[in-house]
Amino acid sequence: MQLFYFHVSDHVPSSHNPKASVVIDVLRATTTIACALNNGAEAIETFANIDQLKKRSSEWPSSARLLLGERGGKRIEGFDLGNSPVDVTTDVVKGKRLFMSTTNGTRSLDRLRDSKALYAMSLVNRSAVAEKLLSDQPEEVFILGSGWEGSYSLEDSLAAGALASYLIENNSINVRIGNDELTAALSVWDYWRDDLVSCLRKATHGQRLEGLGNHDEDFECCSALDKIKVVPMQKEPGVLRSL
Ligand code: 3SL
Repeated sequence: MQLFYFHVSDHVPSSHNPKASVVIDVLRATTTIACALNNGAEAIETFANIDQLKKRSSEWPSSARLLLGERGGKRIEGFDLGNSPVDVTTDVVKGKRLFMSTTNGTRSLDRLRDSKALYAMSLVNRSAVAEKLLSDQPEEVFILGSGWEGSYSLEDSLAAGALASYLIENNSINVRIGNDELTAALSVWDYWRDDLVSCLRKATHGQRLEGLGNHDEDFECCSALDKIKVVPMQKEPGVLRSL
């Protein structure tokens, strides 16, 4: 299994659909996706574009849907929820389809929607996604961060390194590092692995969130390594369900 890490979607080679892809947005989209599915959401349909989300969600019964998302870290006007993983509790999401659009994370998912297998991962479900890859043994895995509007993000590299580290520790013979971005991500992981929450707070997007108000619960939730076992997998284009 050869692993490649790309910081943002523009870096993904255009002519190539990998056997498996893992999209990461630790703060906060893929953490929210993992928590919502873990808490019983029926599925999460993701959109890069808000107008497309509104059109598609209007075809769904209002009692069975929730609109969720942010721009610039703030809830989109008229939506039921923002993008906090602590808000997608069982009471709120159980049995519901979530229609979701975020500044960066849902764009990364959109970029890799043609992959043969597409997973959403964060620190909270790192080992669950890693175990799925170890069991399937895809030849090649693209790991894609979300960054912020086209620029690098520390916390997504941290999670990419966490995933690679788990795979190497559990199957070192078959796992190969495919690019320098992933080697660097492994170094980020080695540096911060004992203090994940500090890494998230240090990251520029962590600071952006702190500038918007108290996000202590989000930091705590997003840094809870391997806490949940859910594997969010794309089952039809744009639709993620729990395996
Ligand atoms: O950019 C994104 O996709 C979001 O996860 C950003 S935020 O943490 O919700 O502000």
